[in-house]
Order: sequence, then C-alpha cells, then structure tokens
Amino acid sequence: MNAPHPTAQQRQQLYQDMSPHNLTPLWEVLHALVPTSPSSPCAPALWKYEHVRPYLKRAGEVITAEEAIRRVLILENPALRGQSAITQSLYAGLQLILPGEIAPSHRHTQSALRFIVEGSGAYTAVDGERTTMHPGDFIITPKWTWHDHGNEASEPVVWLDGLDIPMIRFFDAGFAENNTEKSQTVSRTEGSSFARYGHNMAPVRGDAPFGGTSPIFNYPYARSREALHQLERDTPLDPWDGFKLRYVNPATGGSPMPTLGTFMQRLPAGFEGKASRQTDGAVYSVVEGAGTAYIESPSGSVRFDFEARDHFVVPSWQTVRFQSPSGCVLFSFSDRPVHQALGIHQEERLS
Ligand code: GTQ
Repeated sequence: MNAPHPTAQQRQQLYQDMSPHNLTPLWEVLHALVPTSPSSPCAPALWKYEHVRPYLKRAGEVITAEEAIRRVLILENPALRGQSAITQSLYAGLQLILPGEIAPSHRHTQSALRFIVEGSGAYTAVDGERTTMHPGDFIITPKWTWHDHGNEASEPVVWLDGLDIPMIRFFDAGFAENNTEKSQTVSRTEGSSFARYGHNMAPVRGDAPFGGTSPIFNYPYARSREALHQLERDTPLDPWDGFKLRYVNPATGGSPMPTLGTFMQRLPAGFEGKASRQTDGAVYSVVEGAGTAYIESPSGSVRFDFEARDHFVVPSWQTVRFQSPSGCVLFSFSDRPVHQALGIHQEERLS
C-alpha cells in the first residue's frame, strides 16, 4: 500500500480540525447534494390487505379509538423505518374505528385525506358538518379544521389516512390543539357543503370557507366511478395511465388541498401500460379488481401483484408500469401540487 498522498492527508487534517467548529467541506458531498437526477432513499413497497387486516383487528382489541386518539397502523416505508413516513414528504396509515367508537375532535396544521377501504356508515365531522363514509369515498380534512371521527353503524370501518406530516415537520410548522368537546357540535345538515359546491355551482356571495383548500370534503366514489366508466366507453385510452382523473377544488380547478394531489384511475381489462416516472412519489390504494405494478428501483426491479384494498408506494423518479388482465380501479395521492407550485414537477413517459 502506498502512503497517502500528502494533499489527501492535509485535507483530512483540515476536515478534522474544522469539524468541532461545525464546518464541513462541500466538495466531499456536492454530487449527493446536487444529484444529476433524483435518487430517493424511499423504497417501493406493498402492503397486502390480507396481511395487514389481522393486525388492525388486534389493534382493535388492545386499544380503544378514544384512548389512541387515532387508532392507526402507519404504513412505514421499509427504507425509512422510524420516521412515520411512506415517502420523504408523505405519511400514510390505515385507521380503524369500531362500532360505537369516537376518535375525539382535534385540529392541526397538517392536511389529511381519508380514502375509505372497508366498511360503511362511519362518519368524519369537519367544521360542523358530518359526512358518511362508503368504500371508495375520498374525504378531506383541511388544515386547522376541527375534525372527529365516529362509527354509529354496525361494522368496523377502515380507511387510508394520507397526510403531509413529514412535509410540515420539514418546515417545522406543526401546530395542534385538542377540542374541549369529544365530538364537535354539528351545525349543518349532511351534504350542505356538497349542495353549495358539488354541482358545478357555487354560492353567489362569500368566499369559499377554507382558502386554497376545497370547500367539498366528500368526493363520493359512486360519482368518480361512474365518470371513469363513462370515459372507458367513449374516450381513447392513455397508454400510460389508462383512464385517469385528478380530483379538483371546484372553486379553483387546482388540487383539493395545497399539499396533496389525488387521483383515480381505471385500467381496463387487458391493460398493458407503458412505463413512466414522475418526481412526485405516489401512494396507491387499490379500489377494485387486480393487477400488477412493475417498478424499477436502483436496487432492482420489483413486481407487485395487487388486489382490492392493497396499498403500495412508487418512489420519486422510479419508473412504473401497470398491467391488469381483468381490469381495476386505483386511487393514488402524492405531493404533486407542491412540485407544481415550485416549478419542479417532471414527468417522463417512456415509449
Ligand atoms: O385523523 O386526525 O393517521 O391527526 C395521523 C394523524 C390521522 C387524524 C392520522 C392524525 C389523524
């Protein structure tokens, strides 16, 4: 072995001497700080519902919703364990509420989405209005609005929670407060937000109640499903996406929440999609049917065979393509609105 080059030694000495002063050389890390393309530490991962469900059931036996505040099993990215994150910017979890339970009212600066996975008849209350959950419904909780969940039906209800928790943590902008009431007082009849904003109409006077966040807080599956099926009947198929729609804030045409973009797509029977990649890593909830996602990650190719109620994550800038011999419907969410606001969103569609 050769002795280290004197310059190398001098460099090491410099690093060592300045380290106690909280100084470190850029040139040793520049390539990683300013990569030629994104190289997410996040890994692709799949959570089969049949594997998750027994643990949800056990969670229901060891803690009440009230004691837990939120009885949720976090979907933790295997490459980000301990961080309560499914991607660097997003949080996802599966929340269980049993008949008769209440998840008490609180509010926080994090925005949340609920995507109903199993069971019907539980409710979420937001800003004085309740909305009843059905499988496939997409429900939002705008930042800093009081919200509580309850189940007055006879079956357990499970939904996917998607929040911008890691993003708000990154900005050190998290505030939260517990309500003095366990269940907030209901001040409007169910459906009144939808009546005002859900029919391509809006009140003549007054601003939308939640600023840049959608004034609608339940986007029922019956409607999104019908829209996709009609598209399948009479519009051309997108070779990458199948038939894919984004949810909108009807007051702005933008995303329902400033930090979270949400999508619903139908892959028709026999779909053999082309590969694409995007800067926004995305979380998928399988609504109906079955299929396969092929993801190219730096550590190799992975194949996820999915069916209804399974969840998976596609990391930033890793290519994904879908196949579905029998057809399926996929819900997904990502931090795309933030990428778009910053002008850094990129998509590459491979042929
Ligand atoms: O329902 O308010 O999964 O505050 C994590 C944090 C759900 C909620 C989560 C939360 C909630």
